[in-house]
Amino acid sequence: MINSKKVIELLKKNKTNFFTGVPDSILRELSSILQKKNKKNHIIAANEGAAVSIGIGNYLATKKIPAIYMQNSGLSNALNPLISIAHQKVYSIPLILIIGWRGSPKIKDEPQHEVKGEITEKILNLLNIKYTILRSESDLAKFDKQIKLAKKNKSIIACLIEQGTLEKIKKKTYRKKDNQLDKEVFLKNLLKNFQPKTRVISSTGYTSREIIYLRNKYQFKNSKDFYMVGGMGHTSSVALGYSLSKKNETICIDGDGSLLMHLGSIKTAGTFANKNFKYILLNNNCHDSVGGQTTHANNIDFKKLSKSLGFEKFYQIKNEKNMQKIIKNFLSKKSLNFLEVKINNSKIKQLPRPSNLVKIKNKFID
Ligand SMILES: Cc1ncc(C[n+]2csc(CCOP(=O)(O)OP(=O)(O)O)c2C)c(N)n1
Repeated sequence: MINSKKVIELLKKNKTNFFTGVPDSILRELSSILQKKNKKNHIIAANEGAAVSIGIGNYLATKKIPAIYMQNSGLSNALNPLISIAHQKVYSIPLILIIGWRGSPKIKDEPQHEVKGEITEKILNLLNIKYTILRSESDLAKFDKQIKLAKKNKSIIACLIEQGTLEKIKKKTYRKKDNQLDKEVFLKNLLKNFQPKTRVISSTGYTSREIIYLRNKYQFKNSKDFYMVGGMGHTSSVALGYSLSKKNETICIDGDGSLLMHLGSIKTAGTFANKNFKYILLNNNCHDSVGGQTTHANNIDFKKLSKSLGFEKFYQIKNEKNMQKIIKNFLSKKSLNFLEVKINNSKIKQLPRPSNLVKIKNKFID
């Protein structure tokens, strides 16, 4: 195991004092230290391509090598600026990538992570990125050598960190409560209002798993779901694509982290969606499922934003007062509707995970 502070110390010794990235559950200890200590030098980016680009900008300004952290699923988001800007054969900009390695061959994980986990090293090799697998503190010496080489050669290097490698920090630094409405209460009331033909497309994070939990708990068999187990940020696009070719009410249930990851997509929905597309944002102002790092989404005026993006009606739920009425109006009004629900973090312990994804897809399509 490795103490996250040791990783940060190593980076600082190499004059790296700028950190940016997208949170990941494997790296939550690392981001919790960064969040506490490095307010000015730590930027939580909307997506991994943006994180790499912020790092590139930082290098141009400081000539120091920045550190960019991400989950390996986000490595694909990062590929464009890594290849087309930072690569040694393009601008040759040195970067340190810290990658949470979900689905590493040694550790059993969910299908979407196993697919990416298996090819993560191959992707790095294709890009000619040297990397160290950090399993214990003794691996830090090898990583140190690679950092020094990256600085000299102006190249990109990476480290891969598997589930359970970083020592747990006892104190939870995030998890402050921004909102009061219980997520379970809202979702339960929403689910029971669906018609048999309703189709739900729900985002990465806890939401899909909470829906599965509530369907089991209350035996809600009405309507069908498609769970975005990966493809973070693409929930509204999948829902848009579906709703354009089907008459069914299509309910997109998104998270604030997911919405912000590819914010442009909601403009596409606002422009092209039909009235059967209904968008729900569960805004808890954080990346709850990977450690509760803030998204700063609480400051966004979604009424103004959604209207200017092409949505006809905006609804907001903050507490249980009038919740039922607002849900019913939102679902029944024949217009392009956007609902923001200001909710609390998930309280359900041990959420289930979707299993047999192909069966879920076939049931959805039927
Ligand atoms: C491309 C990509 N980057 C990062 C992650 C790791 N990740 C999984 S869920 C999540 C947070 C999602 O935040 P939000 O949409 O607000 O949902 P919540 O966690 O609050 O339920 C992150 C960053 C991922 N799955 N995919």
